[in-house]
Amino acid sequence: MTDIAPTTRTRVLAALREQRIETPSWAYGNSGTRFKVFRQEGVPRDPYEKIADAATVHRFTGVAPTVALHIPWDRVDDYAVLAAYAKEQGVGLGTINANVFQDDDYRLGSVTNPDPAVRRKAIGHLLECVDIMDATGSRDLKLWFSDGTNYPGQDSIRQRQDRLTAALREAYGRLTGDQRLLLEYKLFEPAFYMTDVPDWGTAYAHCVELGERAQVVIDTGHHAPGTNVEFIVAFLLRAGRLGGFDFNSRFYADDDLMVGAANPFELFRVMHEIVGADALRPTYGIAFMLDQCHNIEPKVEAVIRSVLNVQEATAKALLVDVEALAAAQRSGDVLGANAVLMDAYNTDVRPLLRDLRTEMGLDPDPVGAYRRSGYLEKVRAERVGGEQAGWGA
Ligand code: LRH
Ligand code: MN
Ligand code: MN
Repeated sequence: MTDIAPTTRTRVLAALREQRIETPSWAYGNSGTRFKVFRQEGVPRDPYEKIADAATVHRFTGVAPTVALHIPWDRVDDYAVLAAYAKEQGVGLGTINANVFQDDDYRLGSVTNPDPAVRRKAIGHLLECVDIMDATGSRDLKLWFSDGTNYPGQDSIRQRQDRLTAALREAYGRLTGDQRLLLEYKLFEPAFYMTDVPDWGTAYAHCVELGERAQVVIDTGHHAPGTNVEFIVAFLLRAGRLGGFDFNSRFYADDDLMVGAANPFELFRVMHEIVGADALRPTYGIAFMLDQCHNIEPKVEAVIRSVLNVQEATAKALLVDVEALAAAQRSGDVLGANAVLMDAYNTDVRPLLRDLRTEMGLDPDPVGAYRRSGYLEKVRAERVGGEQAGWGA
């Protein structure tokens, strides 16, 4: 594909203008591995400053109008005040991420812990997160459980599933209105033998048991190497159970690198499934979130680049000639069908995206504009002693 037809161009630009990507508060704080956290100057010292950084990303990209919170990392006295501050900055508060993985009590698990008192504490936190959603006006409660075991025989796999079911039921029962429960799975880590929600099938089965407002979250870094992520996307879309994404990229395990950095072709294939199901538009309900940690690279700029990477993959997916693809598929033209997809993937969409930004009143080069803005220098001078995202010593 060389030239983009005018009607295609209009359609693609309209879809891109509507696109929404949520950035995570924890991407702006210091983070690291269990070996070392390399601290950076100018990182946020509190949730307010994280929101200011998220608003900066939105100012330069125009498509990142909400920020996800992680509790207790982003605990404040008054969430209505935090929401008002976000609004003032030009963004909204998005998904509330529960955190039942950082307390000493959770050594043997949180909601699946053999001790009922620990389970009660963990469920209490999930319910508190729904209270926070009520105060912030957030739609989604995102649950990821680090629960699992390290050794065969350590605990009963079946009983842990029963405990998980009971906890999820309680959290789900606390939701009101259009609030949703998003269940995230992960193959391993920190549990190394058995994880209680290890894969999309387990998450899906629990969601089906709970009800329609329970949906699966796909964190793109949470699979075994070689997993066909777009298959999972397609399956969950068909089942009406795809609640959202935690976008990031990985070379090895849960690397949390910038989305599109390791495997831009996979990101394109994922977005092709989304576009094919007409699930890109915000009214469809999928939460397109980032879940990344920028350990050595400058954080705000890395988040801007990640947003642009998602936008670029989306633009390419929107360029797929669906009629030519369907015709090739119908006629069994294996290579022809593949060529249609590759044509779209190999299109340089950067000029189109520059035009989009100009039309949206933005600088066509968000990274350059951010660098020239002096924002980093300003916060470096203002913020002394920034905090880490929450894990890593
Ligand atoms: C777990 C996870 C989950 C957490 C986040 C910090 O690996 O992906 O989404 O909330 O990391
Ligand atoms: Mn995640
Ligand atoms: Mn993860």
